[in-house]
Amino acid sequence: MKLRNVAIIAHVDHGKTTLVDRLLQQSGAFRENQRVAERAMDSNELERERGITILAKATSLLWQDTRINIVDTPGHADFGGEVERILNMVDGALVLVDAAEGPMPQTKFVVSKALKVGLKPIVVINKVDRSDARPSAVVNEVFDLFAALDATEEQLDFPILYGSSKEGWMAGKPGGPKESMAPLFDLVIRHVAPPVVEEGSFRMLGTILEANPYLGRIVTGRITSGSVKPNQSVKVLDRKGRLIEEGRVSKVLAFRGLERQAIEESSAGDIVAIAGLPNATVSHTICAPEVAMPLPAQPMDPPTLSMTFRINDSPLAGTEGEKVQSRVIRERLAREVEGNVALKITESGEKDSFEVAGRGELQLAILIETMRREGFELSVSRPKVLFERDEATGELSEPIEEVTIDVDEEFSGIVVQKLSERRAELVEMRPSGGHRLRLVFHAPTRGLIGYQGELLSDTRGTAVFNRVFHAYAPHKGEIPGRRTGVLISTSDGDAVAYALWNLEDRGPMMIEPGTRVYQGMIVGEHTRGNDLEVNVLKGKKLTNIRAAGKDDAVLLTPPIRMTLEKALAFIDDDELVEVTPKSIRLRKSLLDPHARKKEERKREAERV
Ligand SMILES: Nc1nc2c(ncn2[C@@H]2O[C@H](COP(=O)(O)OP(=O)(O)OP(=O)(O)O)[C@@H](O)[C@H]2O)c(=O)[nH]1
Ligand SMILES: [Mg+2]
Repeated sequence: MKLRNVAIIAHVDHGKTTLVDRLLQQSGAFRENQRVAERAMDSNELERERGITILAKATSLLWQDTRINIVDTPGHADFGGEVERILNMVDGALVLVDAAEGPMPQTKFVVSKALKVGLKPIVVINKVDRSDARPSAVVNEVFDLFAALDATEEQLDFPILYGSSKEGWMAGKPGGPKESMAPLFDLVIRHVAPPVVEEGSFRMLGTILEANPYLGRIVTGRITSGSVKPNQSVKVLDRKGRLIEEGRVSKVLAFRGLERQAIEESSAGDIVAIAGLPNATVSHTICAPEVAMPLPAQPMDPPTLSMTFRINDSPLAGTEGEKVQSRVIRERLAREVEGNVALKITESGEKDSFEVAGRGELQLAILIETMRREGFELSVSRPKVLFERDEATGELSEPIEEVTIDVDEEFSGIVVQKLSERRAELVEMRPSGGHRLRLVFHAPTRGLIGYQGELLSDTRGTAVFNRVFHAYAPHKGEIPGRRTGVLISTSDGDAVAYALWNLEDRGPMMIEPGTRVYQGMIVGEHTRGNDLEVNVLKGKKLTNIRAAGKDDAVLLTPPIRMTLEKALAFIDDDELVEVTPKSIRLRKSLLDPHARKKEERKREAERV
């Protein structure tokens, strides 16, 4: 059978997963009466809720007499490391570009990877149905992008399709015909080369990892040579050729639409998933016992950010979740590493705490959110950026990101000011249409923690923020942290409306009347720079009965809602986020005010 392997790559939200929906539908991969959700490939709960793809996934469909394996990739920069590996597994790439937004930072990142591995991409200008679509200008921008990335003549000569994944059509011109996806299928079959297969025994490079509750570890990859059957003996080699394990394949799974089918045999060129090897992972070669050399594999990107996960030891610990002991947390984290190659977990020096390192704030927040839904309680520290130290010179360097911000002209001043305070350099500023400016910065990752929320409030929610890893550069020096202090509860109990009302001029509150609080818990933001201990339990002295009744009538400003991501961005080094299935609370690491004083004095003494 004829075969094609393609990946779909793009900036976040440019429509990759929606495109896969239409391809599956129009190729007849769904049964007549099958009910299929939108963005069907985004199958896990958090993907559905957030409307983004988190994990790359493969599928396959039949178009006439050709089987097309398609890999949908995540567009968010935190998951970008995976895209490069996936491009090594396919022979073609569909580069999707939003017809209104044009090429964005992650477009640049994924295109540069595709060009580097030698693919000849097909460019798909998607969302031409948008009222603000400007397809011809966007094609020019894509061309400039390819040229700037040193594309070869052949790569620059990319074929272009225009269309709307949402409406289900692709065509050679922006105006249509608006009929079907057939032009895209035909172009893939014409333009993408059939897979190159090599001589020799069975070899496959692990490319996507997942943990399956029934089958255990499943590794997906493209078979480079030979063939594989269930029960076959194989071994696993790492990148350097060291033997990881010897074992048997328990199942060979082929992708069929949204489902997977156990098959009897698969051979070179095809993309399949293999179960039965408990230690095999991404960048390992799974091969026949006689194979001596591993397939070339790209090293894993190192993590850039880490957080400390601790047991929850607040006075409210264990009241809202049942998974609280460090043993269950350790087991859960170990299981996570099974299916998530971008995470690294180490037991930290402190008792009952773990260092969890990953590729970005979103990735770590998603892990915490998942655990909280499973019934875990945790306390989590502020994210720390991981530095690199040059072994020869001892010089410290830190990750720098390219940040692109589209903003209304009137807000550009505040954006530039805030980012320069965070040690970012403005590298480009140009009009992007409709009284908006596109600002491009090189900013240390360190300075970007928590910035996105601030940006949205500075620009009344109108700015569009994008970031992508740029390079490691010498440490930029100290970056001032949060400028406000916090309001800290002096005692345990339930907050009272009257007390909250009395504290309103101190700063915005994070709790509402009736919220259970404890000593050392953060209940609000203090507009001054210092922390302030406050009593939120104090009701009004009851001088007469009429006044007592008035408490209900106190008109409170609604509190700031702290989501997990907001809370992680907000806290300082001496604070923690307490996460339970029901609540997100902020607290001082040291709950006792005397202990905090002592610690502060100690730190001051060290500074002198
Ligand atoms: N107007 C319009 N909207 C579209 C089109 N294609 C996708 N969208 C919308 O764009 C949003 C993002 O679509 P997705 O398919 O999830 O985008 P994605 O590229 O897979 O996003 P990530 O996986 O998170 O990178 C959704 O709200 C879609 O409905 C299109 O052709 N026209
Ligand atoms: Mg997607």
